[in-house]
Amino acid sequence: VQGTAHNNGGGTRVMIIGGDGYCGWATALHLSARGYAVCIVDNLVRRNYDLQLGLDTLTPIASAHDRVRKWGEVSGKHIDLQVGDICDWEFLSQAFTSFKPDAVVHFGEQRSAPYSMIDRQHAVYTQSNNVLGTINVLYAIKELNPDCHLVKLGTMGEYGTPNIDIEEGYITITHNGRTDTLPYPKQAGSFYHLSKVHDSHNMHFAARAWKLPITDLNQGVVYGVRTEETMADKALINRYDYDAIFGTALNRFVVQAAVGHPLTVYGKGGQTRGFLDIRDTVRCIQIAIDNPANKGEMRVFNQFTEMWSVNDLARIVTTEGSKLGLNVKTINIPNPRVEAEEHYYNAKNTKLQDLGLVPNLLGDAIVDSLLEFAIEYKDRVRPELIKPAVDWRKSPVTVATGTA
Ligand code: NAD
Ligand code: USQ
Repeated sequence: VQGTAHNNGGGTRVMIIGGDGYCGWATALHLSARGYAVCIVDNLVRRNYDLQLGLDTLTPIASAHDRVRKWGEVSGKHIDLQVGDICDWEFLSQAFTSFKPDAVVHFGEQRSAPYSMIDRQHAVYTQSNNVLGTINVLYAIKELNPDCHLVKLGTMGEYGTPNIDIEEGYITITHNGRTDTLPYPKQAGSFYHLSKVHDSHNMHFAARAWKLPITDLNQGVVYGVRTEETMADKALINRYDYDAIFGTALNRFVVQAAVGHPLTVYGKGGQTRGFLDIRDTVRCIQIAIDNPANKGEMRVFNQFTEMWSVNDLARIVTTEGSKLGLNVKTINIPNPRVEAEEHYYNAKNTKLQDLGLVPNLLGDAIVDSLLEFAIEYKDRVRPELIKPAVDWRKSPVTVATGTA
């Protein structure tokens, strides 16, 4: 099966922008273990957001330099670490020239919807960091390495929740007797999600104008924390966000259940999204690298394995929690976001599976092991970070940083 065998990377040179983050760290180790030559590029700003807002990961994570050093000891494999900002052209062009990547995986953006909705400044920061960083990456490929394949993380949230099926990137439309295949309409729900829409448009243009090979991965919400490599040593452990700004739905519910906090369903809870296990994130990235896009093509894959509503997730965590002796309650919190709470949702996700992805589905065993993991670290949980801190309708807002 593609994406699982060790040492099938054959020395392919992969630059991982955002490789110190949640998805990026797991991916860097997965690829390094499998014989790809890996270079992490990261400005470590994610660690800084935690310092600014008084947040912390559930798991104690080692510094970027220490975790890369430890990986060398544990695996005998070297990961190159270049600390810098991709919005800084001098830094990025130098990183490209020295590493000479065959593929760039671009995770390096501000990825929280609530963070982007804190106030004007955070909205502007999110869009400038994300959109301008990606334009720099496009120029780096064009100017320095035009055969390099860009694998860019987008989001399922680019599509919003239309009342028709969601296709993978493009839709064929017949209008007034003429037919064309066009980018699927986008209706994102935050300034963060909109930054990904703008990236997609810029990449679509660059692929056509400069004949670059690009894959846009519209990823769903990721859950889980354990991957084979990140569990190989305490110093390799991945970050696990459970706070109301960076924590995502299922990861939050699991921590809430572990500490006896009611599960925080926003509004009616009929919001449905695509989800995937972090062990599938890393395999999807490997599959995309191993099967590059053609030059001039911006290919889009919908990267999720299952669709769940927020109420479904709450039900699953409640049932599995009770098997572990936890008495899990749910509360419906007034929705801090502007989003449909009951809607049609049916998104396609066959392209990655056609290329060999065999999903890890959200069975009882997975929820149990996530709950056990959260219970192991529950003394580190700060309950005041759980309640929603950012309201889409009110601006500016006060961010709860430990005084809630
Ligand atoms: P993360 O915040 O944990 O990691 C992002 C990393 O990028 C951080 O280490 C950060 O320091 C770095 N970074 C940000 N701006 C940078 C810049 N200008 N220069 C260099 N480095 C920079 O996020 P994540 O959860 O790992 O998500 C990774 C990517 O996947 C993001 O693009 C996100 O939008 C996308 N995604 C994530 C999820 C999810 O559920 N976590 C779901 C869908 C898509
Ligand atoms: N939600 C709750 N309760 C919570 C947290 C979230 O009901 O405690 C709801 C939200 O209102 C929303 C849904 O769960 O309807 C998903 O929210 P989320 O915070 O898990 O995910 P989201 O804000 O969409 O963002 C996350 C990542 C982002 C990625 C996106 C994929 O932070 O980087 O792009 O998932 S997707 O949702 O497919 O767009």
